[in-house]
Amino acid sequence: MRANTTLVIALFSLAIVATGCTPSQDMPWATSDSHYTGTARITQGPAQTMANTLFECKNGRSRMAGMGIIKDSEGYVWTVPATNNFVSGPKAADLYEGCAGITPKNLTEVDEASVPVAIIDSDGEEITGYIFADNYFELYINGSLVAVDTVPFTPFNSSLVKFKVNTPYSIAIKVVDWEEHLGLGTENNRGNDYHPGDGGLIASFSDGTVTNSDWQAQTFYTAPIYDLACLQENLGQRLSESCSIEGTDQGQNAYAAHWETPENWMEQEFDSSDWPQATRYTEDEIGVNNKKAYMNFIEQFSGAGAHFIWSTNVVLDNEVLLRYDVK
Ligand SMILES: [Ca+2]
Ligand SMILES: [Ca+2]
Ligand SMILES: [Ca+2]
Repeated sequence: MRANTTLVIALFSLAIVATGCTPSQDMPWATSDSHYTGTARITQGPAQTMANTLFECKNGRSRMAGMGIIKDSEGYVWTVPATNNFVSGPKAADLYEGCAGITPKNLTEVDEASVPVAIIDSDGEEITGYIFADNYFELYINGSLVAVDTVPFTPFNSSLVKFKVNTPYSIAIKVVDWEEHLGLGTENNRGNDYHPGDGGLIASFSDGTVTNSDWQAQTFYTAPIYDLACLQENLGQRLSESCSIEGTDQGQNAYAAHWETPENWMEQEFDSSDWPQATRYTEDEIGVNNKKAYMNFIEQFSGAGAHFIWSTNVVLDNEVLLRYDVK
């Protein structure tokens, strides 16, 4: 596993060095997005695959959770679906993870006492969190990476985290709606080769904190886009509500919009005052009633007063950063 990890990192570094940051002369799409005037960087077509999958399912089936890189028309290199710490980050404890054979029927079958506690403040309150993400999350408390999701794409799983912290504290979560067609924001689904898929995250914490529209959500990767004119921006919002969310069998030339992630976005002192409020989604919109990783613990999710949240477009926005300050 360690050798693979090193290899993946080496491949990424090599590719970034090799492609550099200078615009290339031979990109056929270099002029096709010239009418786009927003703040995003635009790519078109599939990314170069750098890892076929980050995850192998021991029991059952999973989609390939690959990673790739793609250059925009100005030569900047983007990692898709998102840079992440899956390989090296601290893994969350599993509430439900079918690939590992962890399939409790409810919380009473979960050994909560054995979950390791991340220490942010040694004299802080011990807090337990329950998280379900479509598809992948990374949780930061006061800027420290406390846990990463154990399954990047599918099958759907759910997680349990514990940390010790003093109030006030900040929660920052990176969420990724993973993709099969790297750089295109699509997966084979519902009868289409290129279906846009959707995201969604819900969480509750034992101190009463729950996901809702008081959280902030900013998008950093939107795809697929078939007509760049559908992208709009307003007061910090990166909007795609007039973009098509239909599946297609011809999605190879789709555009994608990328925004650079601020290096310190997860820090407690990060100024997110221009980030939009999160958008709430219902359980039906996310489609969870056939997912045991969610339904077996529904009392820890909607039953605890939490709501599914994402940016304004749960279908096309594939990398979203969430923030919330606990007072
Ligand atoms: Ca997951
Ligand atoms: Ca999507
Ligand atoms: Ca998804």
